[in-house]
Amino acid sequence: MPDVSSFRTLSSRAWPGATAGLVAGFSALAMAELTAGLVRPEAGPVTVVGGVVIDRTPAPVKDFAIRTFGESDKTVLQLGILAVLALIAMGLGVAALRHRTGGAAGILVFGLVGVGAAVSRPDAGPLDVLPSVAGALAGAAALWMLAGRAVPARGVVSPGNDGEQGWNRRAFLTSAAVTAGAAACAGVLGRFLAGQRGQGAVASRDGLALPAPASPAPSVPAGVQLKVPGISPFVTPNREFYRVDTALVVPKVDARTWRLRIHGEGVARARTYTLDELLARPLIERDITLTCVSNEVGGPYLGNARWLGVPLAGLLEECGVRPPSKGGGADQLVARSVDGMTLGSPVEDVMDGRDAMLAVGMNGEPLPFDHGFPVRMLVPGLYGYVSACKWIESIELTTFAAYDPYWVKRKWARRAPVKTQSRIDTPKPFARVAAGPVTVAGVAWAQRRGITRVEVRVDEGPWRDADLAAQDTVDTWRQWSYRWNAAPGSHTLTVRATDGTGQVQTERRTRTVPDGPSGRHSVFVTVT
Ligand SMILES: Nc1nc2c(c(=O)[nH]1)N[C@H]1C(S)=C(S)[C@@H](COP(=O)(O)O)O[C@H]1N2
Ligand SMILES: [Mo]
Repeated sequence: MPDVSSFRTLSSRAWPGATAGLVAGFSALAMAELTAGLVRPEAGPVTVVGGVVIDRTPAPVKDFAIRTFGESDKTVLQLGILAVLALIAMGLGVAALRHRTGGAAGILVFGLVGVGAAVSRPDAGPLDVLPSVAGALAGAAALWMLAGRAVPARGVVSPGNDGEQGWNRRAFLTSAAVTAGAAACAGVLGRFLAGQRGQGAVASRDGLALPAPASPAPSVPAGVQLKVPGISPFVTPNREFYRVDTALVVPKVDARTWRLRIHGEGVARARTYTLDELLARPLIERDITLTCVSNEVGGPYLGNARWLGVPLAGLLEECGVRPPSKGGGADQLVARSVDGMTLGSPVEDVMDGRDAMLAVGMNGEPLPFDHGFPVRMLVPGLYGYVSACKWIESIELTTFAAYDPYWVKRKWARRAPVKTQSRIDTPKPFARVAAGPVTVAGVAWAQRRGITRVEVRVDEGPWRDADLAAQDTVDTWRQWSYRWNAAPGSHTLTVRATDGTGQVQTERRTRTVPDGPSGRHSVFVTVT
């Protein structure tokens, strides 16, 4: 026979158990946050577990997350982790009412999960275990103490005792509130310390005066910017520039202590550069459109900026590197960031005369932290994941046979030149427009090849030439517009571009994995 009375006692006391668990879990995270603020903000348990989840998530799920949550995907991930932790903590709290030691030990086990995640991060240091350890100890202690207050004190009848349940409700709630309050203070202090740690980096960015380019950007022809409301501006402002990376905490690198190491096969003598050494070299300034391989047809993950940087080919030549076509042994350049990301580009592409660079400036200011301060790599014509390393700290010359970088280990292609694509910016999908003349407009891009033609089709009608805005360079996107005489009803507008090699953008739809999406952008509109 199940002991019904003890079951009832337990369920009526599930709430103090769950409360004890929640407060203990919160204390654990807050103490971890405080320790991370002292040690390294990137080593907080939610951040390291989130990092592991990001690294382990299969490409289709990641694609789904990016599609569904866009650039809030990281926030959603962290909230998800917190929700799971809250549920587990409540469970442990209820369990702790029966097995006080077991419940507290459960929290320690979760601490071990945090420790495991922390040491597995590519940028982990030995102190990174501390936040999870300190958090787990604090959480276990809190649960031990609160669980003790949530069960009746045997044989003690005190004036405050709850007659019905035989435990001191007021004492329990007071302890829980005091613990939660102390934890909140610890958490806030941790966040504050984490912010302080980034101050050196912020000061180094504020104090950075970018030199004038030795080779300024070629003058932009008049007429690259069409006067069409709703079209993407030719230059994407930094604040609006898309951001795609795996960093849950944006690295704050102090430019004064930053170094770039160039080493590996064919590098006669490994060299390390300071930022001042790089800035003392002749800089180039170029307009380059950067595109993400995960940008769905019609998607938002591309932008065009004016970049200032050190020509990469010259730097490599100085280190003795030769491209494979000139007898060099290394065919892959692996860039590594301070947070352990690795991106591999073909050495041949980097050294074929295009404006591959180590960028320090973006639209007239030092790189924003989100976009790789102090230095990032850019190779026109390649998707970001095979070229655009942010927060770069080293460049290794190796071979494609010898090393697979981060995304290649996760089923993405080793080589990924940007595909010819076009997008309708206006009208927006499912827009309602008035019958009569409607301006359809957008952008088209085929970096390194340029855009020579854009056509628009209404429903299954004939392809009609759009008007092209002026082309800046083959490395930038090109605006286009089409005057449509819209008749009432539902219509589908489709766009296709032709690149400088004469290749027409294919109709064949592919997924973003492994080497970027193909297919044509369509927009469904209702004309009234
Ligand atoms: N360190 C680091 N660099 C990175 C990434 C990253 O996750 N970490 N993501 C790459 C990808 S996939 C793209 S598309 C570009 C995006 O650059 P942006 O965020 O400045 O637009 O950065 C690239 N560089
Ligand atoms: Mo990307």
